[in-house]
Amino acid sequence: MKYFLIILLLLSSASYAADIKVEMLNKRADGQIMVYSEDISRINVGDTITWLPITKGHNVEFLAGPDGWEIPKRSKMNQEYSYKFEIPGIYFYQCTPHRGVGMIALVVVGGDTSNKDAISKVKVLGKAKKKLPLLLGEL
Ligand SMILES: [Cu+2]
Repeated sequence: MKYFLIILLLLSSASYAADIKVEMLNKRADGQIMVYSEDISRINVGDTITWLPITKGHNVEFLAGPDGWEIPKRSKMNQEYSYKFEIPGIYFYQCTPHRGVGMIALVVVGGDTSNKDAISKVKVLGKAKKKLPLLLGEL
């Protein structure tokens, strides 16, 4: 009985971590083109995001995150990609081929926006120059 309860506890704590889907799209329902389905994903520490290649030609390339976080290698084109977020803070990513047309997005982990200034200083191209401040303004 004791072991059964321990196993039950382990199972229930594991199930709290969510797997959130973000789609990589040529066109979103709001008419925006070359875009992720979510501009801002708000998740909990320990959650995973899986990016789905609904249309071809996209990937995920992180540009910045919380202090001390090691930026992972960018994902392969046209492939599903998952990343588990263990450190609170804002994460900023882009689609490599569409970075100049504003295919960028943020992840906010654990409601922590303390690295907002650092994210605002990341060098971006083209349409992303307007979009990044807009997204940060929503936090
Ligand atoms: Cu793209």
